[in-house]
Amino acid sequence: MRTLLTLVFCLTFLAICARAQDITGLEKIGPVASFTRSANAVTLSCADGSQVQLTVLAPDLIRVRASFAKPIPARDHSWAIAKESWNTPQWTLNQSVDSLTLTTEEIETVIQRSPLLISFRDARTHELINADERPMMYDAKGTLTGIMFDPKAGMFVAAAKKLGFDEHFFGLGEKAARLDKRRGSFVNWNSDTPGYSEGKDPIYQTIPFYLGLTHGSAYGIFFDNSYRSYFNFGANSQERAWFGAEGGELNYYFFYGPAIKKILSRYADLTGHMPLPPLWALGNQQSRWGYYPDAMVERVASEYRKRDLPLDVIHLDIDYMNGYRVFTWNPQRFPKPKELTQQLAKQGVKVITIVDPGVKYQPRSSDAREQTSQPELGPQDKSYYVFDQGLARNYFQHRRSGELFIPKVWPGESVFVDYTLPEARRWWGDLHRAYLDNGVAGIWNDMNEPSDFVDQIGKNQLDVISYDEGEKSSHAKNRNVFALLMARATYEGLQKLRPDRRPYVITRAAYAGIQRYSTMWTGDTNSTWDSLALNIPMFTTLGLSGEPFVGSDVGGFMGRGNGELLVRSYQVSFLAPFCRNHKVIDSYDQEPWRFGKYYEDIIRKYLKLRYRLLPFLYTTLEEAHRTGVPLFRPLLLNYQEDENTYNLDDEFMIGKDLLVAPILKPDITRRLVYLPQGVWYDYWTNKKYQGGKVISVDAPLETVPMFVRGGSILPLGPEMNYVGEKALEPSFVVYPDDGGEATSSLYEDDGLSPAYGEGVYRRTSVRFSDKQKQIQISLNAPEGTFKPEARSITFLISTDLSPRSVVLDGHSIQHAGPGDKGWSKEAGTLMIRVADDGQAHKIEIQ
Ligand code: MIG
Repeated sequence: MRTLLTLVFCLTFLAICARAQDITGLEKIGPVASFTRSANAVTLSCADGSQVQLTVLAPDLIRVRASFAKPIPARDHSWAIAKESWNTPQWTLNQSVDSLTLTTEEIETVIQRSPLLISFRDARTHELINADERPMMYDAKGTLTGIMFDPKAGMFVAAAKKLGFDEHFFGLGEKAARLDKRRGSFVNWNSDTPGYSEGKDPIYQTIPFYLGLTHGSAYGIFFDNSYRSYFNFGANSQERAWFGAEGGELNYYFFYGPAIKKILSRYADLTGHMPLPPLWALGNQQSRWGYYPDAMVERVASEYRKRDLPLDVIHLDIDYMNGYRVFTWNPQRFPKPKELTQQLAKQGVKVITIVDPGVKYQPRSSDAREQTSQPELGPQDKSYYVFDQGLARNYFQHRRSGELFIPKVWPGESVFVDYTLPEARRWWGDLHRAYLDNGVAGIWNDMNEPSDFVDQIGKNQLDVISYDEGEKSSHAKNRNVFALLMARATYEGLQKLRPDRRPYVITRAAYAGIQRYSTMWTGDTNSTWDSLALNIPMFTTLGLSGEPFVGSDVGGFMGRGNGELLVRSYQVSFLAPFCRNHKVIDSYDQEPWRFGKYYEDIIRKYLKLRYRLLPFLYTTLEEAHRTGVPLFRPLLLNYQEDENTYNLDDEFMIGKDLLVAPILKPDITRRLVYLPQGVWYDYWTNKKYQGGKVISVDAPLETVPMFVRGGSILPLGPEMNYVGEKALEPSFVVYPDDGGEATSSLYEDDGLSPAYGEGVYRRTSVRFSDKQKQIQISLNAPEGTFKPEARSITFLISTDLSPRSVVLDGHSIQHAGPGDKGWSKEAGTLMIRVADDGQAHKIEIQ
C-alpha cells in the first residue's frame, strides 16, 4: 500500500513537473561583438548573429528587444501599446572592457558583454533591482516543439531572472490564484473555462505584466508578446524566475518604481489609460441568462423599484437575439426593443446587451428579400444581414487553405471577424447602431477568447490566419489579442455612433491594453465560498495589472447559492467597480430577494451604502483613469513597506481610505483583521484603533468589518436608487489622524459626456485640522470648469467639543436646524453646512 501511494505520488509529481517547461537546455544568445548607439537606443550585435536593442523611453522605463540569430526585424508593432513616441530623457552610455552601462536619472542598465547578461540597478544607490540569471534564450533546435501549437509560428524565446530570496510577485492580470504569485507558474492562452476554481490556468485573459517586490522596492516587467506565454516565479527553482513565449520576439519593458503606484502610472502611459465610463456604470447592475421575454425584464426592474432596491442597469444575455444572431432582436421575445428601453429609462434603468463574436453562418437563400433600414428587427430566416455584409466584404477569418473558418458557437455554425482588419473593425463598430437606435446603453462582449464549442483550447483554430497588417499571421500569434481588437471595434463604434456619450463596454477575454476600450468581469465563477474568496486576490491582482474596472458575478454564476453566501458576496462586491448579480440559465434564482426578507434587507443596506459612497468611489475611479492606480487595492499598494500586507488575500482597500475585511466562509461571525500602521476608525461604531497589528472584530451577517483611515475625509452623497435620481449635495465626514489632521478631495463631472477630458470637471479639496481644540476647515476654490446646481456642502465631525461659535471667513454663522445652513451639535457629531459657491472658504470653530 505504502509503495503504491509513493508511486502515485511520484507519478503525480512527475506529471506536474512535466507541465512546467524546462528552459535550461535552450540555446543562449551569443556575446556582444559590437554595438551602435542612436539618440534613444543601443543596439548590440552578437557573435551568433543575434541582435539586442535597449531603448530609453523614460528615466524609469527601458525597453529590451532581442532577435535571435538574425537582426531585429523592421516591423515593430503591438496592439497593446498606446504611446509609441517618448521624449527621450537624459542618458549616458559608458563602456568598459567587460560591459556597457546605460544610465538614466533612475536606472543603471549594465550589459555584461560575455556572456551577455543584463542587470538593472538603482541609479542613485547602485543597488541591484533585477538581473539576468543566464543569457536570453531561444529554442534553436526545436526541443520544445512538443508544446507548440503551430511550428510555423516561430520558436520558443525566454528570459531568466535571478529569483530574490525575499522577492514577491504580483500581477499577470486575471489569474485564479492568490495575490502573491511567488512559487507559482502560469500560462497565458485565452480560454473559456466555465466553473473554474483556484489553480485553474490559463483562464480568459492575457496580461503579461508583473511586479517584483523586495523589501518595499518594486520593478515591473511587461513582456509584450501575444503568443502563448509562460511565467514562472520560482515554481521549480530556488534561483530562477523566467518568462517565455512560443514564438515572436523577446520583447519586454522594464519599469522601475521603487513605488508600485509609479510603475502603474508608467504602465498606463505605455498601454493606455482607462477612459472614464459613465457614472451609472458604478450603479448596481442585474443580469440573468434567461431574462426573456421583455415582460420578464420589466418585471425584474419593477420588482427592484417595488422593493426599494437600487438598480441602474439590466443586462440582456443571448436570449434577446433572433436565433443567437448578433445585431438582431428576437421578434417574439423582444418585438419592440425601443419601447422596452424607454419604459425602463423612465425608472432610471439602462439596458446592456451581450454581443458574441460568433456570426451565424447563413448563406443567403435565393428568395431572400431586400433589407429594410432596420434589418435588426426584420426576419432573418432567409438572409442575415450581418453574415451577408461580412461575407461580401471578406471580413471573416479564413484557414490557411483559404476556406472560411467555421467554428460552432451559440448560433451553431458561425464565422468570426478578422478584427486585425481596420475596415472590419469599423464595420463591426457601425453595426452597433442596431442596439443604440433601440436605446441600448452599453455592450457586453462574451465568448471572445474566442471560444469554440468544437474545443475550448483553440485546437480547431490553429490554422486560422489573421490579416495582421499584411503579415497574414497565425492563430498562435493572434488568439490572445482577438478580444482586445473586438473590444476596440466595439468601443470605437460606440464612440463614433454617439460621440457625446462615453462608451461602456464589458469584456470577458483580453490582452494588455484592454483598459483603453473595456471594463471586465471574471467570467463563469461558482456559487461557492471558495469562488467568493477568490474575488479579492483576483480583483486586487487585476488592479495591479492595469485593469481598474473589475467585478465578478455577485453570488457566483454556476450552481445553487443561498442567502448567506449572497449577502457575503454583496459585502465584497458592493465596493467593486462592477457590481452585477448574474446567474446561469435554469439554475436557482439569485436576485437580492430570492432567499427571503432577512437577507434582502441586509443586501439593501449595502446597495444603499454603495450609492452613498458613490462620490468617494467616483473620485477614486477618476484617480485610476488619470494615474493608473486602481480603486480596488491590495493593502500593499498603500503600504508597500509593510511586509505584513504582501500575502493578505482576505482584505482590500478602496482608494487609500477604506479598508474592508469581508467574511469568506459560512457560519463565521467574527474574524481577525490586520490594520496597517496609523489610526483607524470602525466605520460602523466609530471606535478608534491603533494599527500595526491584528485585531479581532465581530462580523455578524449584517456587518462587514470596515475601517476608515485616520487622516481621511469621506465624501458622501445622498441615498438613492439610481444615478441621477438626486443631485449630489456632498457631505464630508472627517476622520482625523493622530495629529488631528485630515484631507480629502471630491471629483465630479457630468457623468456622461467626454467633456471631462477638456477640463469640464470639478475637484474640491478639503483640509481639516484640530490642534489644541482649535478646529479649522479649509475648502479650496474648486478646480475645473464643471458647475453643479446651487447647493450646500456639509461637514460632519465627531468631537466631544461643544463649540461656542463657528466662524466662516471671519463671520460667525448661525446655529442651524436640520437641513438648514449653519451649524449644530448632536449626539457627538458637529455638523456644519455652508453654501458651495465655487469660492475658497475657511471655517474656524471656537
Ligand atoms: O457559453 O451567454 O460567461 O456570463 O451568461 C456560455 C451565456 C456563454 C458565458 C458567460 C455568461 C453568460 C453565458 N455565456
